[in-house]
Amino acid sequence: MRRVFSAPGFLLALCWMTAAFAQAGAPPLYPVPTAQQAAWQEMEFVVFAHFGVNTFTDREWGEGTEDPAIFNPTEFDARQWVSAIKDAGAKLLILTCKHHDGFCLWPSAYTEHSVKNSPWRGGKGDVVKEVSTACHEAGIKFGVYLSPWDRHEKTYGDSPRYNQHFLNQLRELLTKYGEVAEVWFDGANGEGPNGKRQEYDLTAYYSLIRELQPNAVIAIMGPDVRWVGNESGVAAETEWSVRVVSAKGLDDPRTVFNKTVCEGPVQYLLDGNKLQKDVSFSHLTGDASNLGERAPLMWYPAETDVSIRPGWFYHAKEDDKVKSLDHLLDIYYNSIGRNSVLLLNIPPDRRGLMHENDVKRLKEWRGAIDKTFKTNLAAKGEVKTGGILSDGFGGGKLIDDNNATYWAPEYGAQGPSFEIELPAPVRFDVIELREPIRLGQRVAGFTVEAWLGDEWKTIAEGTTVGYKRLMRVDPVETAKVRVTIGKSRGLPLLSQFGLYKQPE
Ligand code: FUL
Repeated sequence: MRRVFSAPGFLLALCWMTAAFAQAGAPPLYPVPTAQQAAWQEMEFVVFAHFGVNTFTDREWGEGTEDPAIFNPTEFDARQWVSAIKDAGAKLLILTCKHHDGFCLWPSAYTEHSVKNSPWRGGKGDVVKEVSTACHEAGIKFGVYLSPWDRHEKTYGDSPRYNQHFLNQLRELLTKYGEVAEVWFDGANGEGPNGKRQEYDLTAYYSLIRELQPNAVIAIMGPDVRWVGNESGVAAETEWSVRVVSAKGLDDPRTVFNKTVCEGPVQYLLDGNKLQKDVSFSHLTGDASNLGERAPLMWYPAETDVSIRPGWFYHAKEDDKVKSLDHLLDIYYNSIGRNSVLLLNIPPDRRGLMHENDVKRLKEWRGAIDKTFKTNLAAKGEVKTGGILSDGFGGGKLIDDNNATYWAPEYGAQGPSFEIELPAPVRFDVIELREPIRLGQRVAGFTVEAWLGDEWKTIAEGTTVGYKRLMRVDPVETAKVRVTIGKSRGLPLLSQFGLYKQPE
């Protein structure tokens, strides 16, 4: 008989296979984000610019009857906007190309209600062009807000005709202004002049976007990114990007166009933000075959939209109502620090500039964040863990400042934990945890303890981590910190752990 492998050869092959598997790390736990959703999440901070006829009428919602002649910014400078937001760390700018009043900031061929009938730049101006160009020049991504609700357009409410009109405008925006990274559809839907409710053809809208800008995420009334649920800048304490799809939701275009829908191996049923079912850790192996519960799941992460001022549009009377530094820092910790992308609105004023009060506050805000996160006080520590999945996934990955590498405990570990021992006590008041979300979102409960005096004391507890979890605590001084993952979907993985001190 011809032997394919000698015994040593067989062992060698086995070792090679084991090593190859070890290098591959933990298998993904579905659903996982699409490449576009993951890249979107990694931006962390993006900016909204509400600008249009409302800027000149001092309103929040225009009626659609505004005279285009009122749109006449005196010192319009898109580069000033982009430079201000870039300095503040933003990665993308979303412009209200058309708000509910129907006034188009670009010379659309499909309506007279646009900048082409304004005195600005002698009727030859194009805000969308100037803003998208300034973004692309500066390496900032560009996004479009196109309100489906249009209070000017006569065909609104005449569903098929308006849908065609909307698609025509969408096509203009998606073909004339270079790369578009996010399309933002507001859910507002009023009645048309004929008293009829407009039925949006979401399937046609999404198909056109996928065809023309396949790398764009479609947000809010869209399949890729969901609204956080409020406009005050606060994500939920328990913020899952993994969502359960209800039976009714399965036919919704938002689900149909979400590319991540799968029958997930779940240990917990995630319903809204509630964990509905708990199981013992003997099931937490990450292996779908031994799990009883299954439910359709999809990756649908939250975006937190909030304005730096009370209104979305600029109003001179709000110049002294720009949110305080403390308020904006709360927003940072409650959005980016809770597994959400922050979409902060900075409304340009009647000059066509971001107002100096807003720019100044943004600068202070970024300064405070940079100061806090400059030094990871945990980075000098030694990380001790129990058994690990395999070589290359040890505790050192938690403090290597690389979000692509991660710590993975061994399968079946009961409440896996790691301990950081520092060469000398450090004083901190911010704790950071991160998951490698491209492999799924897993952590459902964790505890952070500090060695104080001669015992472990709990200093923070939480549920979800997701892309990034930040927790502010009363200042703690210690040389030993321990983190325990008490609950998770499948094998918990963590890519980063940080301890930071906010400036006094
Ligand atoms: C809302 C709109 O009605 C507001 O005017 C604003 O654009 C906000 C971001 O979304 O639904």
